[in-house]
Amino acid sequence: MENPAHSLVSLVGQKRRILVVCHNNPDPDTIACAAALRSIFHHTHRRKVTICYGGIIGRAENRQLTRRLKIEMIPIREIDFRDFSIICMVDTQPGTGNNSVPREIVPHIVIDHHLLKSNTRKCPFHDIRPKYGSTSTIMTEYLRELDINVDKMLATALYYGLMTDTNGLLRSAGKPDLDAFNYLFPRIAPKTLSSIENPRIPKSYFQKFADGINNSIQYRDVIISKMGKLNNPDIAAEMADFLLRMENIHWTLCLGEYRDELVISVRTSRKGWWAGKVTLKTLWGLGTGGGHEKAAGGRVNLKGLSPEECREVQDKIIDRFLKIVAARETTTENRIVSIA
Ligand SMILES: [Mn+2]
Repeated sequence: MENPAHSLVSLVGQKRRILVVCHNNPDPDTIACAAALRSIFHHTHRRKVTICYGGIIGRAENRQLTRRLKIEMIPIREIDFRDFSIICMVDTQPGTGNNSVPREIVPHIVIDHHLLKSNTRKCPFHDIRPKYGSTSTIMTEYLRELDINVDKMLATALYYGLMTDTNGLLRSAGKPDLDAFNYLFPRIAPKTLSSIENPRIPKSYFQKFADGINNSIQYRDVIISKMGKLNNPDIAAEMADFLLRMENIHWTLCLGEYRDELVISVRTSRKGWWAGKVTLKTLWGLGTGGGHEKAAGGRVNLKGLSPEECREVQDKIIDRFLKIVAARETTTENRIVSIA
């Protein structure tokens, strides 16, 4: 079989207008991959590539990433899909619920490292590698295969995408991820990377973090945090990562409301479990979700529900989750922070 990087390039052929769609509330992996595709099509076809995203760029780190590395991204609501002859999706797939591409549109190119979705098979080019720790790893292979010079900016973006998705190569990283690391690391701009990793963070973030901790309950090796209303949907994932660091904790589930949706984030360090499958099972019939071995997420549409009904949905999710991970019984004092 022809190398995927070469098939990708030949697929574009004479087509002129290229759109790359990132997943909603884009993370560094999807942003870096969009920048990599932009770079590939610029080198191979001299094409201008438009990058778009759904939701918001919530984390200060991610806003800093697009700003410092000059990755121009526009909100998907400003896109008219008829203006484009090639539509690409990176780090997400059609029908997964975490991107804003209309259902009737079949993307031409899908590159991802989540589990293969049946809709994706209809796409003329798809390269799905669930064993990879990041989609940035796949894009790094393409750039090397095509012998395209990876400049400091792009190397820094891909490196950051790889490191955040694999939690510093500790989560779901394999040989290809290590190879990408070895290739990218000597090429990054360390000061720029440091400014991306350590941006100033708004006060509201700390307040929400405090809320999240105060509203956390422990059940055996599980912590569940009901975070209430969020002004940034990414904070549920950050809280889930943070709480998983507690001694003797092997699962975290964080829930928060963002606009009309309940946002869910799941993390595990338990061996032999797949967080993505647990999340799918938890949200079965209620919403969409998915993810990886150790990290997963999902959402439930709350539009039109009363506050009471929203609470019921949340309780149902928590109940199912605890049953699945078998941590039903609780001790008498199970708040992680005692409130005097
Ligand atoms: Mn990813």
